[in-house]
Amino acid sequence: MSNFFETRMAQLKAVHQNLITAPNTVVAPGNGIFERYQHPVLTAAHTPLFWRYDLNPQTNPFLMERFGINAVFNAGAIKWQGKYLVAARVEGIDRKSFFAIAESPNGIDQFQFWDYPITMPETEDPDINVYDLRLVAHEDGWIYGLFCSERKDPGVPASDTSSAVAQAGMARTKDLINWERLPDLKTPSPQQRNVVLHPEFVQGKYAFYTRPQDGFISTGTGGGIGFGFADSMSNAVVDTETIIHERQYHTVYEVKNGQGPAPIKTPRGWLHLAHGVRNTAAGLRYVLYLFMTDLVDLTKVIHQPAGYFLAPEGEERVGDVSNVAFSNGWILDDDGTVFIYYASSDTRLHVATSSLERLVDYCVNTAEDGFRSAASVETLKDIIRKNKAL
Ligand code: M1P
Repeated sequence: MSNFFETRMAQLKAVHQNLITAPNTVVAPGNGIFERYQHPVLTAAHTPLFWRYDLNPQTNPFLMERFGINAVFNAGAIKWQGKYLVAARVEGIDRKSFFAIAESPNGIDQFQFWDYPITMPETEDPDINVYDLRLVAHEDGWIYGLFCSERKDPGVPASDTSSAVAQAGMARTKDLINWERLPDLKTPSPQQRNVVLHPEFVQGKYAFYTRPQDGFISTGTGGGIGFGFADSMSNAVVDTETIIHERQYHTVYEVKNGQGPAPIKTPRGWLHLAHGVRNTAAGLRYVLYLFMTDLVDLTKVIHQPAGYFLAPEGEERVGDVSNVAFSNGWILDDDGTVFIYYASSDTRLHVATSSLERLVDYCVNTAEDGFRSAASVETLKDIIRKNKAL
């Protein structure tokens, strides 16, 4: 082995080892609702060296990358056999995304990828790109993975090489290694993204959160977070989508929104994490927000604090698609801690922590949006008056 190869190998190993073992610390004092952490939990640089490099000095004497990774972001999450697992969207430098599981002993740092990415079986109409896996441990005993399956739009002229169709791809597993692909979800909408399975049967049926959309980027006449039922998962058809959370003028979810991970059941209602998108002169801005739905009528929003819960901050604001916070995974731990895995700017994955008690308190006791500046001023004056009277 040449000196050059050995030296370079030692450098790469040292930098990678430092990165994947570095402790993550809370950024204090935070806002009381959740804690942010100093470092992302996963980036492209966290992926194993044996993915990116041919480590054989005979075939790769310059020790150059043979399979570049561009980004690691939007991850599903689950606690599995005592470990905190994220199923990240890994995007190669060829722009193709795939899913790979990384595990951590504590949910906040030391995430290490499993040796192999997920081999996701295809349907008879192969996906061109897959992304944003939602992991749902359903009460039927399966772990489902719902994701966006993207294919070229067959209805456009050959000269149009960018129009695409998004649908809800679905698969299930018992061990997170071997996956059974199911047919894509059928709904009345021409396209779907951000589809999530509700973790319990509702009236004996499977229940889905959907995001109907006319186009690939624009929701058009669709949009909002929909809800509907299907009789089975092996040929899932949602005939009717009821919009449970609509887009609304001059809010953080004015242009579009979408369910994040599957909701968490609390004694006060189902707790939902979603993303909202608004337009700005600098392009779209994606933020996260929370709301709660009724335990009996799952289409009824019972609490929704005004505005965003988490927005991209500092370096989070910059990346391949800047000004984006996106989440499709969270873990409720046995002690009530909630680990929220959110990605920034379609580039890297972070964690924020809170507790179920705090998140419910935030939803129940934070003022709702009054949808006008004057209403916001009244909310603020009320807080000031009460504090002055203390
Ligand atoms: O680029 C921001 C996000 O855009 C899409 O989300 P939505 O369908 O709500 O616009 C997704 O492609 C998501 O992966 C991405 O992070």
